[in-house]
Amino acid sequence: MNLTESLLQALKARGATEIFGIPGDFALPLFREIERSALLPLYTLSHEPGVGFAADAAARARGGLGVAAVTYGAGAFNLVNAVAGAYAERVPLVVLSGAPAAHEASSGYLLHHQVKTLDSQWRLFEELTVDRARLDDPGLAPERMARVLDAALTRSRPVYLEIPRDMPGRPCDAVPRTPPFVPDADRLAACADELLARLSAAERPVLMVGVEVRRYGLESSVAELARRLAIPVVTSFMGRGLLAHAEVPLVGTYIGLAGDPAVSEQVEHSDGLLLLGVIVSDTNFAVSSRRIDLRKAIQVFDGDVVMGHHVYHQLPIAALIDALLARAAPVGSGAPVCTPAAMPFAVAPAPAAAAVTPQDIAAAVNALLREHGPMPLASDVGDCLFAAMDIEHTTLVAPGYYATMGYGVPAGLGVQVATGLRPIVLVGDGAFQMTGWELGNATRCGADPIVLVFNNASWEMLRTFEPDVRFNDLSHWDFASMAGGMGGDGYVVRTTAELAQALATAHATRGRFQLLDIRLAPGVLSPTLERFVKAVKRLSMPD
Ligand code: S1T
Ligand code: MG
Repeated sequence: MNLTESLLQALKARGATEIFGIPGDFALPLFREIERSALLPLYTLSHEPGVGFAADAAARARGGLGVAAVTYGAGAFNLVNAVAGAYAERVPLVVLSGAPAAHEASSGYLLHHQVKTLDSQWRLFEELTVDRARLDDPGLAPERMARVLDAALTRSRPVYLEIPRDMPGRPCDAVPRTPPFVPDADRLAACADELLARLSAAERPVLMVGVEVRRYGLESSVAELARRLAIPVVTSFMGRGLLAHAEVPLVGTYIGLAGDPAVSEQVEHSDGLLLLGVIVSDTNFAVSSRRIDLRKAIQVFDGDVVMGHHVYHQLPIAALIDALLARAAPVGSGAPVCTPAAMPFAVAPAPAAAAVTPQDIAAAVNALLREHGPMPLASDVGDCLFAAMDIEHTTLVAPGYYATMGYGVPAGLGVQVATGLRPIVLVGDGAFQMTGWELGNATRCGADPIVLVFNNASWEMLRTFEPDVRFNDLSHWDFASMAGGMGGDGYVVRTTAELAQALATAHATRGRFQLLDIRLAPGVLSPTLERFVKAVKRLSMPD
């Protein structure tokens, strides 16, 4: 076995099912061995940001590792923003980068793709990952790969492996599995007992579930815990879509003043708020009508549990949930089971000839999901992500915290390649201009997403904060006419009747991506974005 085969077997053993990448001369030997070994399928895309977003979404949607392979220098630096987003949003993304061979590194020449020094890239990726290793010694490579790949899974964050181009074919042993971490039993018991005692003492306990529940594959055990605790359950903004199809007392998504007032009231007036795997960030909490007193909350995140002035360290969330399940008895009064289907989502569209609004798009998608069953969503940043809050709870991958544009279309490809499920992609015209062109690779990837472009000829979300400037104006791009040239079908949509028709045709058409170029009037926002902007302006006004 050679070093590449050892690496690919280790990646597969940790949940990877494909590699997304773009080669370069420093990575050609690695890509040749990946293709020759056929241990993991390789999907090449057109630009490294798309490679990173697709690999990120594959990890989110499928669980396990996502893998992005790039060349040294130009390729790896192009990947930085996607890896940063994966770090911020707790995604176990593995970066494989080619690198100069030992004899090249010691040649004394400045090498092409080199920046300040040959180590510049190595040092930069330290800021974006929880572990990294250079595979420049086949004897040490198996242990290094095991340590780094297991760190990606246990910390649910990106890692970096640098592979000099004289290494991929070198003989190498198999990568060992490292024994799972076993938390201190007494600490775990004390923590679980105190946590349940606090919930029992609360008059209005609420459970909020966040991204770690999905990243560590805990949805079913958390659903069981929710049922046993019998308390209301909400998702964070980033946790949207969690427990979507579980029989739990799910009352909605918490987005403060921008969201459902009933949900906000329950969360903000709770005297026992259990934050399970929630990133306590501005996008999750900043638009609270009243600042939630986190000192009264119970925070379970990144291996720590914080209750009041007590902090329990090194307690993996999965172990804690098992300990709670072993003890859980109902602490709530049996909150009403409000399955997502019963959620008050707009379905009845506006009059047929009416100009389409973002809310009409959400209503049309809800009608489609009701008729044909659930489909995963991949959303970009912009009003499309806010409109997604009016779409029924279903699996959603989106950069809800790091908030980078360009994520939606590549993420849709990543979701379908990794899960086989056809996604609906929500993307604004500005974000489409960044990475929408990856649709040209959809057929070669065996993907046929349905892409809804919110085409308002504007960076509209920014305009809501700066209405009197012109720099957010975009020219009008005719995306529908471009679809054919990339191997898909395009539809211009102006009215709700055209929207319903185009969506039905798109859903019935397989094997080619479907692009709905939905023409929105500038200034027409989703209800959630309107509330969000009002809330931010209100909270930023001096008292
Ligand atoms: N560049 C990148 C890579 N990510 C960003 N989030 C931004 C810039 C800033 C930014 C937003 S929202 C937004 C920009 C430029 C406009 C999005 O325009 P479009 O995709 O057309 O969607 P819509 O018209 O619905 O707003 C966030 C706030 O940082
Ligand atoms: Mg726009």
